[in-house]
This record gives sequence, structure tokens and C-alpha cells, in this order.
Amino acid sequence: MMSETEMNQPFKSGFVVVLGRPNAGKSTLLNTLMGQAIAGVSAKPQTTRRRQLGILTSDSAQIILVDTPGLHESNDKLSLAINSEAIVAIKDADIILYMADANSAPSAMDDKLAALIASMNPEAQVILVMNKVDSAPAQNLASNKAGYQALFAETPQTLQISALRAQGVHELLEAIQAALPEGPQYYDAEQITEDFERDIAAEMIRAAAMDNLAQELPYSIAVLVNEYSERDADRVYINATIFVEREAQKGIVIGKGGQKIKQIGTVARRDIEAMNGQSVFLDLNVKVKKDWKDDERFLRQLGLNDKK
Ligand SMILES: Nc1nc2c(ncn2[C@@H]2O[C@H](COP(=O)(O)OP(=O)(O)OP(=O)(O)O)[C@@H](O)[C@H]2O)c(=O)[nH]1
Ligand SMILES: [Mg+2]
Repeated sequence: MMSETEMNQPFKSGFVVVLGRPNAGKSTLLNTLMGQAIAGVSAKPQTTRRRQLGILTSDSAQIILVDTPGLHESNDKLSLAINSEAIVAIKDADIILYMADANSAPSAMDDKLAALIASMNPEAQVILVMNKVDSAPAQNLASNKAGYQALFAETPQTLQISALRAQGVHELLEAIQAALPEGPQYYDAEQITEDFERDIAAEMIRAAAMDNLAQELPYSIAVLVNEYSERDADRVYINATIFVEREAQKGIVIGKGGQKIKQIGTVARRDIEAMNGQSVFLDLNVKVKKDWKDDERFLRQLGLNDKK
């Protein structure tokens, strides 16, 4: 009889869900592991609103990374839809990468997320990922790490990384690989995500707007791409609308003499060009849509609230 090692290793695959508080660096990790930016990232919390896949395929395994939004605490329909994106992902997870900012101790939201994992998917293997070690003093890191480990009934395997600087990510990939169950190749080897480029472009425009707008305004905006057309092989024309909740916000997004929207457009255009490898002409406009956060039809247009 052949021993296990003499046989071909079975193919492994699984859903690896990146979970954690807003701003922990989940989307940054997705982009770093993928080796290219496919998720919107901003310095402000609550950037991600939808689940997004990043698919890594090798000869021996397929890792399906699932970026999730951090939980939102408001009670509008937008927040409920965003939270259900995270909750559905927990249910589907084979492995949960629980991501923590090493600079901060766990909060009530971490208790909530840990309780959700325990109740909805106790079988999932949790790997605790202490992120931002590049900016966390060693002492804080040690005590915060103990705090996060204590969220779970069994102390999870724990890794320290910097998603931004790509430190420790090789070890993280090895840990994921080791924890993956046997399984089929769900997606074509060439496929890196399920989202269309126009959806990724919308997320990048919103992230650019969030980074360039102050205070509360980032949470009042939504972005829809009206047109995404390849003019020729290496040129794309994009027309997109930034929606705000109130008339006064429109002026702020446009800025004096159109300065602000121009700034947002420049950042977004560069991000989209890096994503699709094409030169982009980006046409941005701003519209008011009152109470859009509670407008189910509009949320569906944004790809949310589709009763998954
Ligand atoms: N210093 C440092 N900053 C990081 C690191 N990883 C992410 N960041 C920064 O943290 C901020 C938030 O990153 P995101 O990736 O958008 O965080 P997120 O967890 O996806 O946030 P939500 O989508 O709001 O839930 C950005 O400004 C990142 O540049 C890291 O390893 N070190
Ligand atoms: Mg995110």
C-alpha cells in the first residue's frame, strides 16, 4: 500500500473570510494577498459595504478570500444590509481570518463578532491576524493580542502581520494553506474575483471620495457607474455619479470651482488605471438622493439588499 506522502496530495479549497472591526485593514490584506488592488481602501472606517472575493489558485489549492465590511451600528436599511453581508460570509466560511488592529484592544463589536462566529459557524477554523505591527509598540501588541485571543473559546493560531507593508503575509498564506480542507476547484484558475471591473471602479471612486472628504460626509455618499465602455483595447470611458443625501453636501463634494471633485477624480482614475491596466477617462457628477440609505430599490442598485 502507498503511504499518504507517496500519493498525490489531494486538492484543497475553501472560503477564507476576512472579518474584523472597521478600519482593521481587511481590504488592504485582500489587495496585498492578491498582489493587486481590487478592493477599495480608505483611511476612514466603514469603507467596504459589500462582500468581495479574491481568488488565489495554484496547482494544489484554491483560496477564496472573502473581504467583508466591518459591522455598522446605525439602524438604517443600508447598515442592516451591510451587516448581513458580513453575517452571510461567516456562515459560508471554512476559515475565518479574524483581523485586529494591533494598536487597539478589543471592543464591544469584537465581542459581537466573536459571538456571531460561535453561534453561526462554530466549525470554522479561526486564525487571529494581528495587523499593523509596523505601527504598534511591542508592549501594546502583546496585551492587545492576549485580549483578542481571549475572545475565542479556544486560543486561535495567531499571526502578526503588516498588510500595508506585506510583512508576514507569506507565513499567513502558509497557515491558510495548511488549514484548508480538501475540496474542488470552484473557479477557473484565471478568475481573480466575481465582481465586474465597473463595480470595482465604483468602489474605488467611493474610497477616493471618502479619503478626500471630511467628517460625516463619507458615510452619506454612494457611487453608481452609469457607463463603462472600452473605447479601444487600452482606453476606457467611465461615467459615474456620486450620490449625496442633502443639497448642502453636493456643494461640498464639488468644492470651490470644482476643485474637490477634480481631486477625487484624479485619485480614483489612478486607482482604476492600476486595477484594469488601461488608460481611463473618468467623468464624475454629483446628485442628491434624499434618504437613499433607506431606499431599498436604490440599495439593490448598489448591489446590496438582494436577499442572499
Ligand atoms: N500602518 C498600517 N496601516 C495599515 C495596515 N493595513 C491597513 N492599514 C491602513 O488602515 C486603513 C484602513 O484600511 P482598510 O483596508 O480600508 O480597512 P478595512 O478593515 O477594510 O475597513 P472597512 O472596510 O471600513 O471595514 C487604511 O488607511 C490602510 O492604509 C498596516 O499593516 N499598517
Ligand atoms: Mg474594507
